[in-house]
Amino acid sequence: SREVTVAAVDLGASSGRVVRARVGRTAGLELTEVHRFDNGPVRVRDTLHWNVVGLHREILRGLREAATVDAVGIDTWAIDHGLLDADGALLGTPVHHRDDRTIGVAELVHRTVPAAELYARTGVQELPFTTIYQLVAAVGTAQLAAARELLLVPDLLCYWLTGERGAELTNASTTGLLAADGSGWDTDLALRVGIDPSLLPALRAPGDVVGPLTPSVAAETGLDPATPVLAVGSHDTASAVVGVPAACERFAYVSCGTWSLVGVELDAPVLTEASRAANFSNERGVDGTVRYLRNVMGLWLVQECLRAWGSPALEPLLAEAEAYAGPSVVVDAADAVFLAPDDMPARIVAAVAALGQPVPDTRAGIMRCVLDSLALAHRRAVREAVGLSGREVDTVHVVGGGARNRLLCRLTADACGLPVVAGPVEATAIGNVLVQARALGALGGDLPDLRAFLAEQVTTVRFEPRGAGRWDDLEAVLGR
Ligand code: LFR
Repeated sequence: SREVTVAAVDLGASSGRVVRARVGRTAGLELTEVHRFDNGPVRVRDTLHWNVVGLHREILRGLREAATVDAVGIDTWAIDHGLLDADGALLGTPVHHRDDRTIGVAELVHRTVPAAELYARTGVQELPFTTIYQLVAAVGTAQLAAARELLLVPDLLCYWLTGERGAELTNASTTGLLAADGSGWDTDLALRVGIDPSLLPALRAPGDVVGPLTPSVAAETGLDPATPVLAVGSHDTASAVVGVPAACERFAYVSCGTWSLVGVELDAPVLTEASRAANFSNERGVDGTVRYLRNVMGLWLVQECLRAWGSPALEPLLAEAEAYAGPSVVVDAADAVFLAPDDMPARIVAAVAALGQPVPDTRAGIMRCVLDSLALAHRRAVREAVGLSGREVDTVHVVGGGARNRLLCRLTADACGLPVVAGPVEATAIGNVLVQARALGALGGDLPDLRAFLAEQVTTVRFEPRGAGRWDDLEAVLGR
């Protein structure tokens, strides 16, 4: 049977990697990380940016390391974008969604298009930094006035490799400007909030060919200029959900990296008022699926505590957090107060106190609070996703970097009252690889077939739930 080698470029909010993968029915799935690099917000004057030119350089380096491949695919975090001028040049440096320029913008937009109508049209949960709000925040700037096209970050990076522009569907669905059924851009909505709909490029779907490499990229990477860049689930979470090694459809997922994205996979969006009130998003997945999920703050809480403490090693701290004998206390890990980079331990402690709980006064205590809070947020999102969608689940799959955190996986199993299957850590790169391999004909079938193949290739760790009593009490704390 056919066997292919592809390069998956997977950029997360705190690190990026280029993975070379050999895939085939007989060959199996063999991943090699050929290049890894840091990523993160860069404050320039008073704005938080992404260093996209630096990311492009790292991609070129990684592709050179990957050597000969049959195709390349790129996924990154969602929502953020670059603006191109009439010559196709990037205008300014893309802004990070954790920047504060969007504070209060959603409320402003809702005066023109009420929140309920926005949800009915786009199915997107209320996040202050959704693309539509970022664009409205930029209305009146010289930059937006000069812009002729908007490219989401992975589409921008694909453009720099190929010269081809477009908007990949899974990521387009996070903008708050795409119709909830995935059929196209909601141009009326754009017009009503003052965004020129001609900024929005033609849509493409995972598996489509973006284009061959430009001669200069081919020369710089040493790749054959005919090597196609393929659209994948360019939203990292879309790729991560493809990379869940589920045995059947009765599963919930926690794609746990800087963010935890918690939900279920559906065939159609849930656009009820109850769903809006619970702040669930209907993001488009690969093969026309819907990723029905909620954003939970994720490992950002851990990362920012470590940064505030001068970057101590995580493992010893997790061991102390596991042994921590102080009272169980929690915060709402989906709360936007934790969004911006700032003093995280102080914000955690303040949030604990505001809920009338005893304040942890050691690093281990704070870390334990963070992990209990994440587990509790995973539980709430899983349970609400099940209740609101009617999709029953018997397993919670934890994929991404969080799958490495045994304490978090164990607490998540306990809190959910369901077994957790942890891994693979590299689910996002794997989902990227699988969609490329299928487009090239090395794998066939639909998502369940890809997952069945995957399940044979990866090892996972299973955590059985233990008594749920404490979690009901903790959940009650957040109800206060
Ligand atoms: C995860 C993710 C989430 C999205 C957030 C911001 O990496 O893509 O799905 O809500 O980052 O883009």
